[in-house]
Amino acid sequence: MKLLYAPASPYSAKVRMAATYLNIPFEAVKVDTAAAPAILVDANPLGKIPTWLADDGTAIFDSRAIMQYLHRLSGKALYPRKDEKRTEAEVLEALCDGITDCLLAIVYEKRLRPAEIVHQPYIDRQWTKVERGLSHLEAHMPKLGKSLHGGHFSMAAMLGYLMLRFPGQWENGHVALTEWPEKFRDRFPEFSDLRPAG
Ligand SMILES: N[C@@H](CCC(=O)N[C@@H](CS)C(=O)NCC(=O)O)C(=O)O
Repeated sequence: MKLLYAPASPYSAKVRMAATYLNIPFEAVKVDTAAAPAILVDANPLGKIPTWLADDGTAIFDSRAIMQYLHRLSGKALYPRKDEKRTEAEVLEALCDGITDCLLAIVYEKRLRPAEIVHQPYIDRQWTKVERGLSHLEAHMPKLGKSLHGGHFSMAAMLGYLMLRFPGQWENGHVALTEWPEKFRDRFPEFSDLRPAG
């Protein structure tokens, strides 16, 4: 099985960490989405990563569909069995992915638009959502229980992306969140190698 990914991609990091945690073997294949290589766009018309290629050629995307696929592949080891806990994990994943969506929107706005038409109110609107999301997490810190779940990997990927692309801009007032990656690393040392990296 192959995972099409890029080192800086937070959603790819989420999936790589989860598959590694579950001991699911896969080959990580680095792709440049800007170049729209055939291996990517033939599998995923959206040209986005992560895209997972199963042994029978099935392409699976996006990251949440891949996470659910990994859950089934691992004998249901990625999300809690009890309904209430499972919903909690899925909502945590939705929140952290949603914050990541806002962060990526900001990065793309600055990277892809000519400087003179970068729309600062749009960036501010995205950042407000990031701030609200981080404050919510700070006030409701998810526990690292006996097993890690999809929500934890999404949160690790989102915080890793903040550390990579927004250093010095998010930490204020979020002490528990700044301490969380270290606690997560204690439980999952591979975070050091698999977190989003430039
Ligand atoms: N909702 C998707 C988002 C995937 C996504 O936006 N990936 C980015 C990289 S982190 C990407 O492929 N960007 C290139 C593009 O949008 O063309 C997921 O969870 O997989």
